[in-house]
Amino acid sequence: MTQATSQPTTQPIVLHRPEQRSAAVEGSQRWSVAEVEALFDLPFNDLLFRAQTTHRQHFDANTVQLSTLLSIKTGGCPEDCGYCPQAARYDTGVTSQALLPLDEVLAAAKSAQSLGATRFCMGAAWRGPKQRDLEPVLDMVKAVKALGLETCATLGMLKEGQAEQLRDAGLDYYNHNLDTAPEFYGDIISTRDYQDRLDTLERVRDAGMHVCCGGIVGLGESRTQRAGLIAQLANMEPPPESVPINNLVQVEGTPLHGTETLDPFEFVRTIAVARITMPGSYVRLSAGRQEMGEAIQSLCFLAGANSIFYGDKLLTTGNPESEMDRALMNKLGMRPELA
Ligand code: SAM
Ligand code: DTB
Ligand code: SF4
Repeated sequence: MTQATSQPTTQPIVLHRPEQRSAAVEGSQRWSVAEVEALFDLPFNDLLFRAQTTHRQHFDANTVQLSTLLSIKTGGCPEDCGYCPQAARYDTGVTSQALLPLDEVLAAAKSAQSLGATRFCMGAAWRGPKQRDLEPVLDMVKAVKALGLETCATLGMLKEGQAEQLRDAGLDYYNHNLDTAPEFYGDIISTRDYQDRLDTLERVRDAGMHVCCGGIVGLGESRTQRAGLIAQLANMEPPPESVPINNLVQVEGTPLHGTETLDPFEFVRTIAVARITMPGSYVRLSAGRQEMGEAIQSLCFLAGANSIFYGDKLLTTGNPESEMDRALMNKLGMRPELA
């Protein structure tokens, strides 16, 4: 007799490797902002049902991809992103740290792997890497890749030729977020524009790497602007393979500290809308999980999130302990995606 149980499902399942999936789902449509906003406006249960149905057509609904972040160069950034504790111009208490040595990065990658992460994402607080910055990062990419981990980096804007160097070193994914809707972008960041972001994303795609591109909500944007961000992402050709959705982590000293917090259900809706509009992409429940609690995170999984940042730190702010995440996955009968 089959027993209803809250125990984790233990039987192995066949998992597809990301390369075998295509984010460019056949017949994928172009989304107008109004169409995306109409999804946001659905009754919550209808939206979640639709998102979960879409999710099950493309993914195993009970597996979650685990990526671990490491800040390889922290703080002192010349950019003015209004949400970011690493911008030099804001007094946030973040201690700057020059580029880490290779052995420290490798040790962190091994530890992440031993805890079950399959992707290791290296983040640097740069506007973009200079050639002398990039060279040691290439060594890090090679060494992390040699462990059998997928590699990801987020280093800011790339100049011509840099994406190819990263690809040749073995970089699988490059993370570069559009962050918000084009018309709201200038309210948040003034030191670069939307087109700069799109140019880097094009370089990454042209070099043949996977694109990791998402955004942040809770910046004070309107629902229409959240829909505008999702429409931008979904209309990329192809859409990003990985779509991190961050909820603003408010850090004292940043201009956005004190912004009215987003209703958690609106965050869940954002995940659901990302899932429906980008059915073949991994949607990552990203920054803000620590503040969210288990129930809202579970709703995000129901809404189609299938990836998380795993490990007790994001770049400079906290993230749930890995034991907490494993306990939550067990409670929900979810399994980490295998390498
Ligand atoms: N400097 C590079 C850049 O801006 O592309 C890479 C690192 S940057 C910290 C990566 C992303 O982290 C940003 O695009 C933003 O989406 C997210 N982020 C930064 N600060 C955040 C915060 N306080 N809360 C949520 N997400 C944040
Ligand atoms: C992404 O979209 N979120 C991550 C990763 N890409 C690099 C970063 C979140 C940063 C949260 C604030 C901090 O820890 O400094
Ligand atoms: Fe610098 Fe990136 Fe932070 Fe912007 S988000 S201030 S570019 S580290």
